[in-house]
Amino acid sequence: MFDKILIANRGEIACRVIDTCRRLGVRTVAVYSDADAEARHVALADEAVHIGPAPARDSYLVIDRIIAAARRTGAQAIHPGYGFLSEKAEMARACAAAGLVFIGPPASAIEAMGLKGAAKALMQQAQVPVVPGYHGDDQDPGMLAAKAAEIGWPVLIKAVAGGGGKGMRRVDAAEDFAAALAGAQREAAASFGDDKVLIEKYLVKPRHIEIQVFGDTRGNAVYLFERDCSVQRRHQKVLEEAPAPDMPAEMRARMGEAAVAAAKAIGYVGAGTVEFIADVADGLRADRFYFMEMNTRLQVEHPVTEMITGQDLVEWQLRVAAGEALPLTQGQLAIDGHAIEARVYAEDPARNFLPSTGRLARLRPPSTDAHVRIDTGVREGDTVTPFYDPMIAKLIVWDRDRQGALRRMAAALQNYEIAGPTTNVAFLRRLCLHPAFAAGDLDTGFIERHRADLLPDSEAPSDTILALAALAVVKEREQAAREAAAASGDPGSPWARTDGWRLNDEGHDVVRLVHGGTPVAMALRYRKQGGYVVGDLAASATLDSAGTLEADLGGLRLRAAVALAGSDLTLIVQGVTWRFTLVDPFAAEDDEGGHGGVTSPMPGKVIQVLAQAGDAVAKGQPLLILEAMKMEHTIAAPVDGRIAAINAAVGEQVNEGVVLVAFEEDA
Ligand code: MV4
Repeated sequence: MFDKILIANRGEIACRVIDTCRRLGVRTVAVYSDADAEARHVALADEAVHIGPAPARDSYLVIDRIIAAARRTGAQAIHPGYGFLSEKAEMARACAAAGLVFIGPPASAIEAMGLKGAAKALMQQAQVPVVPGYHGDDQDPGMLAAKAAEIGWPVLIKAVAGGGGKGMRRVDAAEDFAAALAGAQREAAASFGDDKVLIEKYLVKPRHIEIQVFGDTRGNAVYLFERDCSVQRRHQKVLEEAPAPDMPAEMRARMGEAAVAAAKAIGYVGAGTVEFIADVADGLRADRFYFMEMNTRLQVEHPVTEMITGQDLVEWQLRVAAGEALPLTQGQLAIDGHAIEARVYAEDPARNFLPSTGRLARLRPPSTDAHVRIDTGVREGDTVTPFYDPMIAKLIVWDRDRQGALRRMAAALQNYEIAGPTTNVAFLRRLCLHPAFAAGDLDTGFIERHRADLLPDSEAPSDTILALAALAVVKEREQAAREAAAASGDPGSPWARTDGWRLNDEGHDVVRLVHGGTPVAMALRYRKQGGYVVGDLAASATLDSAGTLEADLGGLRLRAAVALAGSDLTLIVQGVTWRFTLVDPFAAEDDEGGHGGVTSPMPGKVIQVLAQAGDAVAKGQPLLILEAMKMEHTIAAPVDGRIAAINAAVGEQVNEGVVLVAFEEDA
């Protein structure tokens, strides 16, 4: 076994690898960019090496810097995690050239699976079932059209260099073929620099079922069963589970054997995943699964396999990379129970899953035990930046059967408290509780089909929620006033009261908030004898240092988690997260029609600046262009005025809410 390894990654997967190393007594070296100097993976590792600025292309993707970091610290091997350099044959070669072990497959195996057409041909030779179709070199449009007609409509045109759905076109009839082919070729050329395509029978109801395989350097290979990853959104996995619901034992064995044949055909070593597409138009059938591609790395969703097999796949990777034989034979592997993984993301489902960034003002995961596991790279107080994937954590649950696991997942999601960035937690919970998901009626169209159920219109807060919000605000203000008074050394000082919330004053007050763009308000009155009247209920409340509000609303006792960050108030009540913006009663007057600055509406990259300091601009005039989620957004002047300053430069990555342009409004 190695004495020391370097982990060429960040976030939860770097932390995950470090965990196993610690258990095995292997020392760890982390690498980090400017954005990650305080990151969890750096804190967990024994040593850490700075490798450059925040953008991954200047740090986590620079092979030479990673190799230099390994040399400098005396690491013997490099674990690439997933993403970044994990499937770059060049990285595997660079390790070998530097006398380091790449904890992954040989470069030749990475290359063999890199090109879809070639991989498909190779798999066909190895007796692995492939989707009926044409994947030859001849790209003559007339010939491809004839092949398509022969396969039978509908067909799917795919880029041979493709992946992730790019350059894919479904064609339903002969007369649409030529135009679809031209479109697919254009997209393939633009995305991959290679316009070659292949044609397949289009499967109308596909399930994504993948097999975990492992090979060692002695020619052994085994499969660790399947994962069902059919619940996806735009080719991003959302939920993964193992085993696949309703998988017949015979089909499992046939898929497992096919995956092992695939691995052996390319001399595979280490952890790999063979992705299959199963045609479930008539349910799962042992003769209706087809090879799609092979991922030559450990995958994000590997924990569900670990939970049902009781194995540590990172330990397997380390042992195999160190030259040991596979820890278990096929006959020693078995499935125990059912596991589900949910990917908790900082994103806003209501805004088309736009990534959400910012400080995690509150991050209280559910408690973990034999049934609940959390793999994460962030802690409370950390910031989700626009530089990397905004995944907050992977929540993995295990139980004896699927129904039990589903209940555990829904409960764990209900107890996941996050304030700061918007998250998909409520969306995940609705997914798990959806009757069609519970019934196992899965396919890759699941989320689209059930969109209306999964993305309900945002609900207006009830009077009870507003009462809790109002109490949270006054309790936060009282606490702040007390702290300010204590800090001033003069508790009687009038400065202790300048926040506008008077203690022990029987006056009337209205707590004003904004929820989902709509102003909301709750009357709140202080009572001389202590406590409050909220709405028309006598109320009392306490707020502890952990942000737990215990409230009594006319005899109804409720608890809420409270996080106040600037003017953002988050309330979590019985698993439901309510986000409000405080309206400051004083600032509101100053702000009447005021436009001190133009803020970024979302995290993104500045791609053009169209004005400069001192310019007089008219309302609606474009000031700069922001690129976010591959789309361009024009930021325009809100009113006639003069530019005081431009606070962003072309190429700069900006967070949501930052002031991009300081603005002086015309009087
Ligand atoms: C298909 C298909 C239907 N028929 N191939 C999408 C990504 C790429 N790796 C393969 N993909 C598909 N190939 C045939 N012949 C449907 C998909 C597909 C899909 C596959 C797996 C998981 C999610 C998906 C979402 C949409 C389409």
